[in-house]
Amino acid sequence: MGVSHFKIPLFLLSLIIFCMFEHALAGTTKHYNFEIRHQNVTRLCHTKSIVTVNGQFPGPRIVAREGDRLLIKVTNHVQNNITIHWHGIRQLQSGWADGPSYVTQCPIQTGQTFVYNYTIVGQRGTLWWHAHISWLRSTLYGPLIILPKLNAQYPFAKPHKEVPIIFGEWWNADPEAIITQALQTGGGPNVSDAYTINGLPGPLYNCSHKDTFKLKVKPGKIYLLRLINAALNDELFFSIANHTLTVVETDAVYVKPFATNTILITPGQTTNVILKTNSHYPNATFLMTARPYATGLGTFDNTTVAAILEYKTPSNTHHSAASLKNLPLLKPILPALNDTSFATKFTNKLRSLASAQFPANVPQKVDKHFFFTVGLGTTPCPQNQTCQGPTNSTKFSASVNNVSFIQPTTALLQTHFFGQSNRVYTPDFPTKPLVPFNYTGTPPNNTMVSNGTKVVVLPFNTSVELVMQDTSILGAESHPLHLHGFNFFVVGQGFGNYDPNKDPANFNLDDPIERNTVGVPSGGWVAIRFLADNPGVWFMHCHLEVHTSWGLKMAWVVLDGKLPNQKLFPPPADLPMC
Ligand SMILES: *[C@@H]1O[C@H](CO)[C@@H](O)[C@H](O)[C@H]1NC(C)=O
Ligand SMILES: *[C@@H]1O[C@H](CO)[C@@H](O)[C@H](O)[C@H]1NC(C)=O
Ligand SMILES: *[C@@H]1O[C@H](CO)[C@@H](O)[C@H](O)[C@H]1NC(C)=O
Ligand SMILES: *[C@@H]1O[C@H](CO)[C@@H](O)[C@H](O)[C@H]1NC(C)=O
Ligand SMILES: *[C@@H]1O[C@H](CO)[C@@H](O)[C@H](O)[C@H]1NC(C)=O
Ligand SMILES: *[C@@H]1O[C@H](CO)[C@@H](O)[C@H](O)[C@H]1NC(C)=O
Ligand SMILES: *[C@@H]1O[C@H](CO)[C@@H](O)[C@H](O)[C@H]1NC(C)=O
Ligand SMILES: *[C@@H]1O[C@H](CO)[C@@H](O)[C@H](O)[C@H]1NC(C)=O
Ligand SMILES: *[C@@H]1O[C@H](CO)[C@@H](O)[C@H](O)[C@H]1NC(C)=O
Ligand SMILES: *[C@@H]1O[C@H](CO)[C@@H](O)[C@H](O)[C@H]1NC(C)=O
Ligand SMILES: *[C@@H]1O[C@H](CO)[C@@H](O)[C@H](O)[C@H]1NC(C)=O
Ligand SMILES: *[C@@H]1O[C@H](CO)[C@@H](O)[C@H](O)[C@H]1NC(C)=O
Ligand SMILES: [Cu+2]
Repeated sequence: MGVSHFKIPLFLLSLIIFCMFEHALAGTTKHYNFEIRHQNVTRLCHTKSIVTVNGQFPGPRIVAREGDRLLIKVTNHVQNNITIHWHGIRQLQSGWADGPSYVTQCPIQTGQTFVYNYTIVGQRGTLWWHAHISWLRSTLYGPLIILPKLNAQYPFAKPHKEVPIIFGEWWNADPEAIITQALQTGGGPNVSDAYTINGLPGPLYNCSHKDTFKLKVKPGKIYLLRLINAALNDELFFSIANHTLTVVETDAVYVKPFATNTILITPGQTTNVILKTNSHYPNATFLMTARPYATGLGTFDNTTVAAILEYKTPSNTHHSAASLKNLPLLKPILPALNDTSFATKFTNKLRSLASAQFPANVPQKVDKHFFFTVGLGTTPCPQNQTCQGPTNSTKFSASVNNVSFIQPTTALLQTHFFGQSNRVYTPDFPTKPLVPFNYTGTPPNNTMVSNGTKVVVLPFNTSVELVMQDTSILGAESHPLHLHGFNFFVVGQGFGNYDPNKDPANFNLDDPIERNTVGVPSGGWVAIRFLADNPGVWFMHCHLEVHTSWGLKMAWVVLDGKLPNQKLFPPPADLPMC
């Protein structure tokens, strides 16, 4: 009798404790509403009606903690088809919520609603969200900030303030019209008219002085700048006059801190830096500027975006608002637009933190090796047309292993899940170039690419090593490759042709940088490793949007594992249909 009386409360108590623990572990659910609407926005004296989330440009900030579930209800009120991608989120078992159009989902059409539903597992730091259809991400983008779990600390000094700095690209014309026209003529799309920082081009452009982002700081404080490159087609250098930046995290993974005056960030990448302000009020204000690192032969937007770093002064000091205006405005010196030497030195400094708490789980053994060429090529101009590709009888194209990806008219993931992939894709993506050549030497005479909707199929938990080799077919060029569904480790990089006999000996398998987007060096190669522990269909593409439009993309299909937690969830009921 007495024993059973005692047992019940104890059982209940442990249940309550378990539930509390589970709650802390599982995090909370956060709801967001994304209403896709037009909004009139003026930049550089041009007023445009742009597609926005909730009328905001850049779009709203999502802030969650590691372990939280996000439910983001997207309602499409515009004529364009829409999908949203949560760039860098692992989407463990929840691939339906990843977002690339015709890869994981059909578009959300006018008047439709779709709830993106996913949990943030084992990630903390700065990521971002953006539209993943055509060039709509030029105005549909915003920060996705993952704070550490409650009571968890940063592995660096606690910041006084945290500030997202999101780089974008602005066209006075409609970017959708620009890419449609470029694909028709086969030429390079018109370059942008300005870069932006938090949506603002800043004082170095005509008719833009009032559209300047100002960061007001106090002396002697630590600021965490969450840098995001949301530009469409340009890698960027960024620097703040007279201030040193300490890099502490990239792509939501902590790194070994290092100090630098300038950072390099490719489209798709994020970088957290610590800015320690001067201990005393400086007698100056400071520009922070960004401009491209460009390696290709094509034209590009070579302008400079600027924002202002201003020391907030108490009104009773000699630094009154009026005298602030008279302070000298100091400008940082950025590397030359083609400074590959700086780019190489910078990327070589990046190392995973690789601590006991945040280990670098680099795959030490490899099950499958892949060698992919990435670069530009051509397709024939239709017979009755004059084209604007490299010649008037060719169009620009781009490929991986000479396959230019043809976008299907239905979603790959859906056809995979329901076993209906037969006429939609083929599982024969080449594991290496069919015709080897000197990838970084004299280009071959025939620059024509082949095409197809081809994928690589991987059994669950395959350990993959992938070497991506730039080609010089239409000029060597750095390509920021982005993999969905995984972080990967950048175990090696170099110039010229990858040598499978010599280069692996120099791989870093201890503390390589872990990220979701990596720049394949111009005229060089990069080696990455990842464990295919996430079932689904995962897009991989150049994050220069023009190259994606030209076909520099492919997909990995990762099969379910045996255990329940190794299987893709069933599709949500509101998944859009094609
Ligand atoms: C944008 O401006 C145009 C022309 O002035 C106007 O007709 C339209 O209603 C405006 N759209 C919005 C969403 O405010
Ligand atoms: C979100 O996904 C989880 C896992 O599939 C599911 O249990 C839950 O019901 C979903 N929530 C909503 C609101 O759809
Ligand atoms: C800014 O840096 C320049 C060049 O190093 C230096 O000459 C100048 O004194 C610095 N000014 C301030 C206010 O820090
Ligand atoms: C700040 O600079 C202005 C002009 O640049 C100068 O007149 C003033 O004396 C300086 N003040 C201090 C405290 O250095
Ligand atoms: C930028 O490009 C334009 C047009 O190609 C060229 O005239 C100009 O000299 C370039 N400016 C810089 C700073 O490279
Ligand atoms: C970089 O550009 C400068 C100026 O346009 C040029 O003189 C130089 O040769 C270029 N360097 C490389 C490595 O292309
Ligand atoms: C070019 O040819 C295609 C098919 O042969 C035809 O549909 C199209 O109208 C032609 N265009 C022009 C401008 O003649
Ligand atoms: C295309 O280029 C060739 C060779 O440069 C030239 O002879 C021809 O006239 C061009 N055709 C057109 C339609 O411009
Ligand atoms: C490839 O071409 C480059 C540049 O012409 C040359 O230096 C290199 O030796 C060639 N490599 C091979 C393997 O032929
Ligand atoms: C490429 O074309 C040139 C000139 O037409 C010719 O001399 C050369 O042999 C060709 N190269 C190959 C590999 O076909
Ligand atoms: C794909 O390649 C085939 C064969 O070369 C060609 O006929 C077709 O037009 C190409 N399709 C596209 C969309 O480029
Ligand atoms: C929107 O997507 C649907 C489904 O793929 C397609 O049939 C339709 O043509 C698309 N509409 C536009 C305006 O692109
Ligand atoms: Cu590219």
